[in-house]
Amino acid sequence: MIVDLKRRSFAYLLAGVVMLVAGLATVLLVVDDSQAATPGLEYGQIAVDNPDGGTAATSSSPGSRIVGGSDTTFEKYPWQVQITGNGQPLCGGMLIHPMIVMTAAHCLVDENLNFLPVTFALFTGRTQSGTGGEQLTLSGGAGVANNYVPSTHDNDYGFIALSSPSSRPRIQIAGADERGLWRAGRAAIVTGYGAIAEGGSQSPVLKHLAVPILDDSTCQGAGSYGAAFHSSVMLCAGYMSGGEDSCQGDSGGPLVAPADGGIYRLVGVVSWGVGCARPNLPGIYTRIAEPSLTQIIASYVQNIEQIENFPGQNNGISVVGSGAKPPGCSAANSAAAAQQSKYNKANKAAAKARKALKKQQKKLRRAKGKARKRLKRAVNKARTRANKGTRKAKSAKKAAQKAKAAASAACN
Ligand code: 4AZ
Repeated sequence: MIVDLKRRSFAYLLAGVVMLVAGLATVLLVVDDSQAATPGLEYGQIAVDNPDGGTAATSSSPGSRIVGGSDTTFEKYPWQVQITGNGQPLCGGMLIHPMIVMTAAHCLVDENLNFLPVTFALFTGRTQSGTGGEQLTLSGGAGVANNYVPSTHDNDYGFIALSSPSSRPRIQIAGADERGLWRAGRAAIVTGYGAIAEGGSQSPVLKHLAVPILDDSTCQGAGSYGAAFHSSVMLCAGYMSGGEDSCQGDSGGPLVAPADGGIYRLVGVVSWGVGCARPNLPGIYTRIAEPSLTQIIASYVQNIEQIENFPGQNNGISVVGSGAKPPGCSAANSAAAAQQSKYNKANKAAAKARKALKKQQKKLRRAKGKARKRLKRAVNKARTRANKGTRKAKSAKKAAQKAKAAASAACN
């Protein structure tokens, strides 16, 4: 059924008051005013196509897909959402909450911050673009950060509310104690049904691509995006050599960082770029995992929970993760512990050998005559053993220190 709600634009202001203009009625709604520094969520109604009777048309419209990378399945990235507009693939998105899908702001609003004049439909469980999986039931509520700037792509993220929870696993945003997951040089993964080449055709299947997180300075460089790259709200990832990248149609989809134990955290939203896979112009993602930003996002989510009056346990959901460590951290910690225990043992053995040597030396000092010859041999033997033990302990100490440093690098 097409629920074509007249678009109403109203702002939920931090001050805690909302002016709802619908016809002649002005309704005041009190929202959480505990976050005075939080920019307001621009919230309103989008036109939606819901599952009951809604048909999901397959499409071959000009769209996009990841350039390079390889085919994957939704089971590996079960939070992945396909967003269609008027039945055509429009954008990616991800479940960050049982009843909230996060996407790019530019997938929801135009350059004047008006909701796109299309009917939205959302799907999970899709390995194939445009078919299969399950359609999410939307409330019609959607919002973008009110500091989203279409011309610069600053704060390019938004939310779509569901009216019944999805059973698909959601993805949590990397938390303040998980900064190590997305340091420059770490490999993140972008997924989507977008273009397989700049200006190219849609991917018929979900694709994934590993992209290294790049230093802000790299993308700020004169040969790259220069001043257009705003490091406080953007994150860049990909290859300066070009060749592989996210592309049109992947927008709004997730950039995730793998963590130890086979889990993932959300670190970016596919946002923009100059072309796709061009040298020196890697993909730009909305920065969302910075603690100052996750705080704002968490407060938006709280606002949405209140505005939408979600049923039951679908409230107070923490959309920010904690405690996840980079891949290989736990193995590196185990290796470091093993080296430390090796060193402890070697150290003990060396101390014992040195003690034995002292004992023999004492005996030798007190010995007279014939016994000295035998004791001298014993002292020499004990010295060799003590020296060998000390050397072994020394090298074990070095190895333990090295393993400890490696674990520290792997875990932070
Ligand atoms: C887009 O227009 C788009 N190369 C998405 C990602 C990138 C460029 C453009 C990154 O949706």
